[in-house]
Formats: sequence, structure tokens, C-alpha cells
Amino acid sequence: LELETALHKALERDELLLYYQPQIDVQHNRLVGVEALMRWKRGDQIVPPGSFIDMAEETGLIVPMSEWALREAARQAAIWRDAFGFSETIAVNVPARVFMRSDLLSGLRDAVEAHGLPPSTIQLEITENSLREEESRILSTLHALNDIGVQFSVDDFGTGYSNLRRMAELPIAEIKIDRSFVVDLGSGPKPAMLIATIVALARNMGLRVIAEGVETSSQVRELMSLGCHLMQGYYFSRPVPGDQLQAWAIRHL
Ligand code: G
Ligand code: G
Ligand code: MN
Ligand code: NA
Repeated sequence: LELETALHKALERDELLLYYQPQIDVQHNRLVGVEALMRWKRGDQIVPPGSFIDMAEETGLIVPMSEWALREAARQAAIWRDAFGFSETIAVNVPARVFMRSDLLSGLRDAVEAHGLPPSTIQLEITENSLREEESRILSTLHALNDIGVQFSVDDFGTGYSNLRRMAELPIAEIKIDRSFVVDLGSGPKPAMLIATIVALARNMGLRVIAEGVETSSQVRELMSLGCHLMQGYYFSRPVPGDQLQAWAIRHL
């Protein structure tokens, strides 16, 4: 409860931050987007979301936090647009619980319109487990958002309970290969086989595929050879504050 109160105050006092991690098209050495990752500036400490996201989801605080994240991502996109012509996407992580809210659509639209940005600036990352929900509200919100140009990415793919039928019905644009598959590369043939299978699945379904958690040049090479050219991970950049991304991005536009 103490944590909940503290987090509630953090939201009111504007102590939440978004860090951004670049997503690269390795074939062209080009920035294709960034993922926004939440942080909590608690005193001099920068607290990662692992210690507060679950609680935020359980208490429902995740709803105003996600609304804040959408506004903050749009604000940052406009700053980068004005500073160096940024026109790529910012991916925001959104749990199923937030999709059940009918006002996600208007919240997102208001956030981008405040800065004259198209809704397609924001990409939403959902986990494959949230696609299991039988909530028709989630489906209609997904479709309504997609109708205004918002693309969806399935996060942590391959670690949850995939419903391929459901995935084929939904307006999904991208699959993110979970970092655990990438970590295992080089330890026998199985991880590569799994990644090749996910890449083929994505291709057959007409989806982009991006690998996360890429840390070494041998992982980059192996992913390339498996047909995965979009990557994200410490090898390229850690998640960084918005003003630090700029120097990096300018070299990859
Ligand atoms: O950035 P980091 O590696 O610490 O993120 C840890 C976890 O927190 C990841 O699973 C990530 O998806 C989640 N996360 C990060 N930022 C957000 C956010 O803004 N909203 C939600 N719902 N989850 C987030
Ligand atoms: O669940 P989600 O994919 O949104 O979580 C992303 C998390 O992965 C963030 O906490 C981010 O800080 C972390 N991350 C990003 N790149 C790497 C990486 O190369 N290695 C590791 N170990 N973690 C990473
Ligand atoms: Mn993510
Ligand atoms: Na992930």
C-alpha cells in the first residue's frame, strides 16, 4: 500500500519518465523506431518498472500511467520531429487492462493531435497473453485504433500462449521475438530453429519481425542469417532519456 501511495504521488508530481531504446533495420543501418520504457525518478534514484508495473496493473494505476505515457511519448515525438525530422514510431507498452477502457482511443488521439502528429506515430506493444482475453471490448478497441493508423506489435512472442487464429483475426503488424530466444543463440541448434520458425510464421502472416535483447555482434550475424533484420538491444543502445537519443538517432536516419 505504501508503494501504491508513493506511485500515485509520483504520477501527480510528474516523477515518471520515459526512456527510449532504438529499433534498427540492420541491413540499412537505419533507425525504424523506438520503444518507450517507463522509469520512476524517486529522489536521486531511477527505478526500473520491474518493481512497480505489476502493482500498477493490480491496483489499476496502470490506466492513468498509460495515459500519461501516451501523452509523454507524443510530446517527445514532436520534440524530435522539430529537432531532427524524426518521423518514426514510438512503441508504448500497453497491458490488456488498459485496452478494456473505451477511452484509450480518445486518449491516444488527443495525445497526438495536441502536437499535430499522426496517430501512426504511436505503436502499441501488447503481450500475446493479453490476446487470449475473450473480452470483445479489447477486440473492438484494437480495430478502432488500427482504423486511425495505430499499429500493434506482439511483445515477448513465443513465451506465452499464442492463439494463432486470434492473431490472424487481429490487426497486428509486428511480432517481437522474446529476448530469451536471442540469449540462447549459439547454444546448440534449437534456439536458431525456433527463431527461424517465428520468422517464417511472421512472413507467412505478412508481419514484420523484430528481435529484442540483442547484445552481441554474433547474435546480430546469426539473426541476419535467420532472416530477421529488425533488432533492438544493448548491442545498439540501452534505453536512454529522450535528449540522449537524439545524438544517436541523427547518425541512423
Ligand atoms: O525497461 P525494463 O527492461 O526495465 O522493463 C521491464 C518491463 O516493464 C518490461 O516487461 C516492459 O514491457 C515493462 N514496461 C516498461 N515500460 C512500460 C510501460 O510504460 N507500461 C507498461 N505497461 N509496461 C512497461
Ligand atoms: O517486456 P519488454 O520487451 O517491453 O521489456 C523490455 C525490457 O528489456 C526492458 O526492461 C529493457 O530495459 C530490457 N532490455 C532491452 N534491451 C536489452 C538487452 O539487450 N539485454 C537485456 N538483458 N535487456 C534488455
Ligand atoms: Mn516491450
Ligand atoms: Na518484450
